[in-house]
Amino acid sequence: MLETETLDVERIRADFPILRRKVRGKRLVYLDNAATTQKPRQVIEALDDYYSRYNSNVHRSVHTLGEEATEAYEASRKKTATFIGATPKELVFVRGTTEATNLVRFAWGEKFVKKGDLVLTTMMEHHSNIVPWQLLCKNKGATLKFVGLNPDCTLDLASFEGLLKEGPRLVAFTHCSNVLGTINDVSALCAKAATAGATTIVDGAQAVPHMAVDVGSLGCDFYAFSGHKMLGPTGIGGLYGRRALLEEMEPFHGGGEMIREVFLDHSTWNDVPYKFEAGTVNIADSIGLGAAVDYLTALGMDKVREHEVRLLKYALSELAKVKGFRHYGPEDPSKKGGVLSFNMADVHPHDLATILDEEGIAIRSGHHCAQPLMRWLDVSATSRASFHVYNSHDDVDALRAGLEKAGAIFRL
Ligand code: C6P
Repeated sequence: MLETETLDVERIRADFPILRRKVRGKRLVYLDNAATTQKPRQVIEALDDYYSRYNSNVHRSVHTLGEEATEAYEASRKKTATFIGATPKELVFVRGTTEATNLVRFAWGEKFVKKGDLVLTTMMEHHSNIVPWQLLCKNKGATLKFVGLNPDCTLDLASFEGLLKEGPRLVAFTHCSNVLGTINDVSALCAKAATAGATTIVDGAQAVPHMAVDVGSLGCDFYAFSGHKMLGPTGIGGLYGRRALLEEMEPFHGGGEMIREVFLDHSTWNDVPYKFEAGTVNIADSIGLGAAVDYLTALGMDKVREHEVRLLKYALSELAKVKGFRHYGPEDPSKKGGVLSFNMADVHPHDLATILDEEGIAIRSGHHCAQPLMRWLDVSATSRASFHVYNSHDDVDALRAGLEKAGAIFRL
């Protein structure tokens, strides 16, 4: 382990089979972690173990396989809930952050948002924390307003407080921006929103994978995250909801398991969180998520965060030396999650990403599902490098070399 490293990156890399492959004959430098992370063998083995040894439906059958599957599914819920400071009854398994916000839109919003109400979100959101509220407001005759940003890419608190005075019913904002990396002060924002009488939903898609999260001390009402961005499988994620709120809400989907009793003219609902988990759930991937949680817990989330801050600091100083490099987001790495959005002069981000791919380097280019933010930044797209536990200073050096090569091609 290098002195400059908080995590033993070499040992971690050995757990990720995909990192052994070559892309276009070069070492894979995977810097697209904000889109999805790679999976350690522990997660892959947990999936294999489930399908090979105890594949069965949960909460239904009394046979051995059924009981083992149910036990593993609920054990994973318990681990995942503990990981974010919640209790198992407060954690609904969903497909990911997008399904979580849509669940709140339907199961909470359709019941509690009324004509003339105000819903707030911000200019730095992913579409999954904008579009559900547009749909809800349209359906209900409510109004959606956006909290503005400061020139340094932080949330404009004066704008936030001004809008709170209008008495919003719901305030939706991200913990960490997938484009800017800006980390919002969730507990302060939630406390202010609660004083104004608003319900809060926090998008934790880019926070839970990268830093210690405790929903209790954050004080939010809902908190959403995706398993595939935290070393877990795709198709699984979580929605934390305050117990009393979950109890009051209507179901999301109707079907098996979410009911207590079904009559011809009405039905009654199962306890939370099962009321929100209709039909056969995503058993394998929930178990895989539990393995990812074990993996991150063993590393320690404070160390994960420290590792990423160090990488960011190094990357910001190294990439600033590249001709034409322009970074979007807070400059202080301690105020930023592990994402780094940038442009190089007027080179189109897709061209840049294609050139980097020739070098085995994977970054994302485009609008990152944040078109209102792109307009605010006055760009059509950016390139984005994003880190996780297996990235090293060598990856940053490879990115810098790749950008310099691109710069030479475009004669910058
Ligand atoms: N952002 C990115 O490349 P899903 O797709 O439901 O797992 O997550 C949606 C989502 C919600 N909020 C934030 C802040 C996100 O970053 C994402 C996913 C990916 O930035 C894919 S667009």
